[in-house]
Amino acid sequence: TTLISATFSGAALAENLTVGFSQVGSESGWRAAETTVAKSEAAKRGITLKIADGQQKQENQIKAVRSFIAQGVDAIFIAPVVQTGWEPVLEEAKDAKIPVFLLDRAITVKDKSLYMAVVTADNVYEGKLIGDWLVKDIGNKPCNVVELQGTVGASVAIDRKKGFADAIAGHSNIKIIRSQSGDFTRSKGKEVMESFIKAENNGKNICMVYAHNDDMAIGAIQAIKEAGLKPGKDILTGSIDGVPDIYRAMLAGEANANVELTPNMAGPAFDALEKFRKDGTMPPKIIKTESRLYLQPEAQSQLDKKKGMGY
Ligand code: GYE
Repeated sequence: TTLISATFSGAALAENLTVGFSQVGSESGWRAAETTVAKSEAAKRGITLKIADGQQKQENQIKAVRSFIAQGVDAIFIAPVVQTGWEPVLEEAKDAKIPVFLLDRAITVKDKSLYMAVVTADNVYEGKLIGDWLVKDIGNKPCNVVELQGTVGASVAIDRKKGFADAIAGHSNIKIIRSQSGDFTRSKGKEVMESFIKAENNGKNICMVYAHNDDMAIGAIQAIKEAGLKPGKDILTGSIDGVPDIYRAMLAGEANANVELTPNMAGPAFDALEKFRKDGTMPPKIIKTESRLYLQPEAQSQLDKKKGMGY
């Protein structure tokens, strides 16, 4: 009887699922953590996870999805680099009856049945949290903002831009004087910030840098220092993700406001997939993760919290 009960225990009955994950690339610390967490969440559930690195190119991602379809995987996860152009390949997945989950970024398609669910934060809200913080922090003083946008065409870049703009609208003392993409990377963030500083009286016209992710903010902090200014004081910073290095910068007084985003996007998608396989339960179209603003006094506890979270 021991043998029988062991055989019929949940673990023994669980299916051996294989999931293909088309990842954007490795542009940021958050992205690397998301990949790490996806692997551990798969291992925890006994799911075989195949990861394809898209190196920031949609065409690579489309190829990867086609290859997953050909391999007959049980589900496909996509972190879509840009929000348009997905219909044809998603039609192919649908014809093959392979459910698709979107991780961390959204897409624009007319036919919503082309994917099962998207696991994402409210990215407009994230941008708004930074904008609201600035409005409060700056009061009536004039403040010229430079913006480092994420990857052009990425849903998160579009949404984070909008949220911040909405928050400062109606506060005429706050102005976005320059806005350009830094592609979510440290090196581009630094490069673009250098050009902003040069164009704006060696940075003296700039009051705040709003970066759509931490890696670009960290690059910007470097550029500010190299220009002989104090990041966090002469030029305030606000960014999104919550990578360990941004908390370190906050502890050093070199970064100000940060919105934390969980790197665990795969976990909720695996949960939804398993439920669906079990009894056909359709997940909600949007599975929302939490976003919260943290300031310097909480930087140490945030940094401590990050250990073992994929970082
Ligand atoms: O904030 C950024 C990354 O899509 C939510 O992409 C993700 C963003 C994240 O490269 O660091």
